[in-house]
Amino acid sequence: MDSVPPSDRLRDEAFRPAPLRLLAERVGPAGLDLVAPLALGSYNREIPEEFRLPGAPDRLALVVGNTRALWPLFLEAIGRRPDLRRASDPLDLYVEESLTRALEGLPVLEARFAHDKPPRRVAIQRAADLAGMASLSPAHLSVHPVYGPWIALRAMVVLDLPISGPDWPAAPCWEGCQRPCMEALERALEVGWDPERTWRVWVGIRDACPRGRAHRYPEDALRYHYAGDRSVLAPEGLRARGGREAGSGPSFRGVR
Ligand code: B12
Repeated sequence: MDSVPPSDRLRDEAFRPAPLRLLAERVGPAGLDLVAPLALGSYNREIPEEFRLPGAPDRLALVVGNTRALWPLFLEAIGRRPDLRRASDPLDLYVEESLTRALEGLPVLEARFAHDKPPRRVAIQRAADLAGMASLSPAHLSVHPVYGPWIALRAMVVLDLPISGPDWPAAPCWEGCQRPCMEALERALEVGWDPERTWRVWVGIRDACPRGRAHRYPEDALRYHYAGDRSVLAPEGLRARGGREAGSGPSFRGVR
């Protein structure tokens, strides 16, 4: 079982409003296992105008993300659904479908995906920081207290409901840290971005973070995310890795 810091547990028990719990219960089975609340006003105050979302400042906004728990569930869906495998971006579509289903019946004012392009882009790393989900690191990665940088941020939802409880922003991940991510970022900037040749150097920025190492993405997930290698979704590949990747071993359990 992964340990959840006591402060997180207290915060959850005291302030998690019912709609947050409901959404977390609905998206969790799809692998979207991180959900955190913030006041819409806190977000809108902190970000440049083009990223602001409509709604009163006291409305409940929710940031939705995932750990590596998503990957085997996504592969399972790919195995079942050839249409998903053929989509222009299978993972983005999987996330869109899962969240849209989960939002049914909720009073949604706005829902934006992290992959939405301007003018619908949302500054989701800032939102995750303000919501206390993950600290925005000096290397531009969002670092969760337990999962470290091995998370993705997927969507921000605003509900027409008041938020209860105060904002609880993330503790800065760099405090008391030697910041090895900075050297790794410099190395990556030196070699530049090339999805065929240099992507592993970019993974090095995540690997440099001392937090969440036990929650590193599996190799095929890294190839998919960084190198854009869609062969990891091919039926032969899925079958070959079957039991191991698509299973739900203890390391994928117990995540929030
Ligand atoms: C555009 C974008 C990029 C651009 C950034 C350059 C730019 N400014 O245009 C490029 C293409 C370079 C990029 C690269 C990567 N990205 Co990117 N990206 C985004 C995206 C879609 C929007 C960022 C944005 O405009 N934010 C709004 C402004 C207001 O925020 P900001 O705080 O001012 O700016 C942030 C970014 O622009 C970025 N940034 C700005 N300048 C630079 C310069 C460099 C060198 C780097 C590395 C980053 C960077 O960091 C800032 C602080 O976080 C977000 C998703 C989202 N909706 O936020 C994902 C996102 C930030 N990216 C992400 C990832 C994983 C990556 C990559 C690792 C690539 C990949 N294939 O997975 C790389 C490498 C990043 C790294 N540090 O290692 C994840 C981060 C997850 C995490 N745990 O932190 C996000 C959240 C997407 C997701 N689904 O989770 N990305």
